Amino acid sequence: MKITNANVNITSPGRNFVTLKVETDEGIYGLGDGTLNGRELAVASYLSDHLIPCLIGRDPFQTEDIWQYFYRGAYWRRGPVTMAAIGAIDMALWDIKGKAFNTPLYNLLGGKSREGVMVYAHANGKDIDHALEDVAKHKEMGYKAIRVQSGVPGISSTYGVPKGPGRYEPAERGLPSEYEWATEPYLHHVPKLFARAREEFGDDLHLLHDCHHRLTPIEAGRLGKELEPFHLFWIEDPTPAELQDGFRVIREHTTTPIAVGEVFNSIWDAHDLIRNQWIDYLRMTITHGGGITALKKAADFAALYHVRTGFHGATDLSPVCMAAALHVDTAIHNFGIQEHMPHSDETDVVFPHHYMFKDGFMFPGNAPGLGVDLDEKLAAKYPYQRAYLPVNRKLDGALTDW
Ligand code: KDG
Ligand code: MG
Repeated sequence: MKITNANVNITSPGRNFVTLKVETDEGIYGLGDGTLNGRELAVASYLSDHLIPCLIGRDPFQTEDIWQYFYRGAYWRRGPVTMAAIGAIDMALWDIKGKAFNTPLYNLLGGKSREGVMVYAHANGKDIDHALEDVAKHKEMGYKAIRVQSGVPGISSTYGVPKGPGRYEPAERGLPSEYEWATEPYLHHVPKLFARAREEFGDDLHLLHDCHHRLTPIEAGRLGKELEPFHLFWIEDPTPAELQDGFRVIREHTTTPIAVGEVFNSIWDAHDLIRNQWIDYLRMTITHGGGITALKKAADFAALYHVRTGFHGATDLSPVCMAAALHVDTAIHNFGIQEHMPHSDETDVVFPHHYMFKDGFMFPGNAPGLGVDLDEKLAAKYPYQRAYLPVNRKLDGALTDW
């Protein structure tokens, strides 16, 4: 089999997505997600201008060699744009392989290690009462694990909480908006949120929280320690992770489990975190981590150190990435949990898919390959719209991590 053509589709059914379609001389095609929130056009150009010309004519079954060709062969390694582009190609090639063998992707990755993939939902609210109402709603929908974020008194905007009515979506159309941040009120508030959550929902529900890179290691240690009585499933991204050594400090102060990695694009971003057992869950995902080939190896490496997976699954990863994540989750032994932030109805019809949610679990379905398609005609009705993630400032105006 030979790759005869590949093209990049950019569509915005509610939010922007970059999808790679790779075609072969046997009429089989594969899809890959290359969406990088707020930087979509850079990945599209990297694919169209630099990678696709080198892809034509290759054997799509050679996933390992093609991955190495684009990773090592570029000389300029890593980085989110490069790795999202490699991730899109790799995903599309595995989709082709599954279709060619007429089997769902998980069968090519070791087969089913579990029947269903436990997912966690997002609950949020402008204050504790509203956040807990949203938890109750998601519990009613069947979720066994729920991430809880709430507005913080004294701060006008908080990560994970919509500013007005409607769903929470990280990127906003137009130029970046500015959010406000203050650590002390946040640190006072979060233990109160989870004390109430445990009081109202008991011990059985898994509760999670995303600090979204805003604390120093010692602040994160304090938060983790104060949350211990409420036994969270994890706190996520407690501190920016460029300094992997920072997680040693957190670990020395708390037994609350730590999840990190949604901004990682290579196993080298997590190497020290894993081999020192400073984290419990690896949050990388298929698109930004360089594809199925790379994530399968990262998961296997993590397994040696008792680290489980908790792949990123925000709405900025397209249904193509969601499907890929669910196949990997189904196959690997050290799966932990999968994030599930449902896409809008508009997005779901542009990307018809076989995966489904039932009673707190998701299932990749049994269609060959990834089991996702792209309705190109419908996609064309939603042209790209400029959108950015917000930036964040402390109350004195200094720029800080969002
Ligand atoms: O594009 C940024 C989002 O993916 C991120 O803010 C979502 O933190 C996130 C999460 O845990 O889903
Ligand atoms: Mg996060």
